[in-house]
Amino acid sequence: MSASRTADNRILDLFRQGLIRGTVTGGQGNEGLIVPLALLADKAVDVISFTHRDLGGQLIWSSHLVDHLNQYFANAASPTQAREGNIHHGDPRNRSLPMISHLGIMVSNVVGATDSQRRFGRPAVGFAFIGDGSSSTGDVHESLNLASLLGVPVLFVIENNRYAYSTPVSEQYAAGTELWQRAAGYGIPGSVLDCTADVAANLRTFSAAIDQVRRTGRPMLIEAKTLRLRGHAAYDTCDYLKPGEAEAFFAADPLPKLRARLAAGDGGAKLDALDAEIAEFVENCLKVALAQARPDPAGMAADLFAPPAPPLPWVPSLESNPQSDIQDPKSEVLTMAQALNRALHKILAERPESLILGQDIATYGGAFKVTEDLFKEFGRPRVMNMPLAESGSTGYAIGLAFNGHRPIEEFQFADFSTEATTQITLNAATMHFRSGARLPLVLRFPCGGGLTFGSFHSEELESFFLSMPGLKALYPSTPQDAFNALLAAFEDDNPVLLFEHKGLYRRGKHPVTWDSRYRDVWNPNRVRSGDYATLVTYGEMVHLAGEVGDYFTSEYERTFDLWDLRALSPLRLDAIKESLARTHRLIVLHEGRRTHGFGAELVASLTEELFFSLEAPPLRLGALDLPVPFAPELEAVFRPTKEKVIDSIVRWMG
Ligand SMILES: Cc1ncc(C[n+]2csc(CCOP(=O)(O)OP(=O)(O)O)c2C)c(N)n1
Ligand SMILES: [Mg+2]
Repeated sequence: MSASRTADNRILDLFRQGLIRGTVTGGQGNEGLIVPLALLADKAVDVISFTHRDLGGQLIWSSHLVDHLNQYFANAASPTQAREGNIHHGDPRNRSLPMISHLGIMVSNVVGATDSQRRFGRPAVGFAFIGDGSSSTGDVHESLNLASLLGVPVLFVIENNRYAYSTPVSEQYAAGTELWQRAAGYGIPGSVLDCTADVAANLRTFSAAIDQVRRTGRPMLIEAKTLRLRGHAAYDTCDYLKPGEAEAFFAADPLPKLRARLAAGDGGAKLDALDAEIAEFVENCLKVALAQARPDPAGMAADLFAPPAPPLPWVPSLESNPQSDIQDPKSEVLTMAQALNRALHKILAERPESLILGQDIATYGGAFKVTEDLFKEFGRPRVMNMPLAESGSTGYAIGLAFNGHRPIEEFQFADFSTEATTQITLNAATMHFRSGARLPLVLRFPCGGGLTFGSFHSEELESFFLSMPGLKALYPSTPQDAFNALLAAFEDDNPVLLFEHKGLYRRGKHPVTWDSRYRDVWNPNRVRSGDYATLVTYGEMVHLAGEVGDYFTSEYERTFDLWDLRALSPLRLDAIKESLARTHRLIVLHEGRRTHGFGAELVASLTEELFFSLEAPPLRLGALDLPVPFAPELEAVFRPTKEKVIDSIVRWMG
């Protein structure tokens, strides 16, 4: 506790001297909570995600003070390679999940990583910390519900220091401030503990709680009354405190109280010696950290994604068992939904680290029946129905992936992924860049319109998500590509969005075979060749573009070099650029909205080097810049149709 306090105070000085940038949110006053807990945790198996008040816990869990100082100085030796600041570093190798600023978000990650440990047969407990302020976030509610529902042994600890920045608890909740009572609503035990009082007694209480969680495999909620002695952050003026409040906080400080008790024995001289040792240690650490080089920008781009892993040793057959009673295991005629079902079956059968989760995917087989019968064969917990909690479920999947599982999450409709935007774009997508941790996670997005589903069941979200860095994305247009894409996405060590157009799920049956070159889906596919223009598209529009191509061949004797992009991220455009260098005309077609649409990126990337060789301005075709309208007559006007695309191209040719 003393080492943590001394280091926190020194970091505050350094901030005031201008040597540390960013935000310094000290843990002064919180040591009576975090230090006992971190001491009691089993650092060999347990899972944790520290908050911005938990330096003492980080020091005990796995890291050295020099790591933290390097992080604060944002130097070359920083645990995040200076790509993240403040105290936002974890320690992936030791199951410490690095926090992001968005409070509440990490809690479901702890639930997932702890469940992953348990699935691997390790008797882990998860430690999830929540401030009194963050306890109002939806993710905390979703995570408490999930942990209780799934029976995941997580100790949820509310660090109640009575303030969220400047806002007192009285302005945060109307229904009483005894936050521990919320536990009853989740069917889990809850209790309250004053962490400013008797640290030794609290050590025993925490120890009993951890034992119970470990033994029962059930979560528990503890509200810990704690302190925030230095206000919210180094820059906080604290003028919102009531008269006498700051003085009362200092009077309740657990550290001097503990010290006085220890000194009252015969420990006075010993404590003085220890304090001197700590002070010297902190100064020595500081010297080491200050001597580190400034960070090198060179590796940044290469670290956005985890490097490609070797292919998994798949059984070379559609089925996991080549001896199965299928007539011709080499080729079958399948819809896209069936092809995806086959790929999921293969993955579940061959890869024990796989699991699938989503709403109604178990007995019901999913809204589009893509997971049909998988539950019957693999059962829970490999095939998991989830509650309506997309952010918590995605956070749970992130935790599983962080700890070595390979989850595949089905969103009932791609539209509902917006509920999980922070988990996907800010947490999962940035994980490798900031922490070096691999995150093999597939998010299946049944997307697209044309089916009279209206604004909230028809979205094309590729430009929405892919404007954020760190996500891979595949968008297959055929059953074979869908099968291949699922295997390729599954074995990738990064979060991959798999866009599945709902209109393609049952658009006829097509041959699907085991294809040893399944990773080719990361490259665009030339669907037909031509010389008048290069037409780039993806998803359902590939089929529409084929019909448009037929029309121009027969009516105008003009042929298109038609490309199915297949992978939207990372973009591999070299082959299409070669095509454009030959045709000198570019048409980009997609179903999503035109303005801010994915086509804008394609046109820019494809033409910036070839601009002066073009014989026509690029033609960019997409939907109208409106919400997806409901009635078929309105949706037909909104979306690109064969007739409208033909008209646009004719006008453009003119
Ligand atoms: C979701 C979210 N909204 C806003 C913020 C900005 N913010 C940072 S800390 C903080 C107060 C947090 O209060 P609490 O959860 O009680 O933790 P404490 O700082 O008191 O330990 C706020 C509002 C944030 N980080 N995350
Ligand atoms: Mg607080």
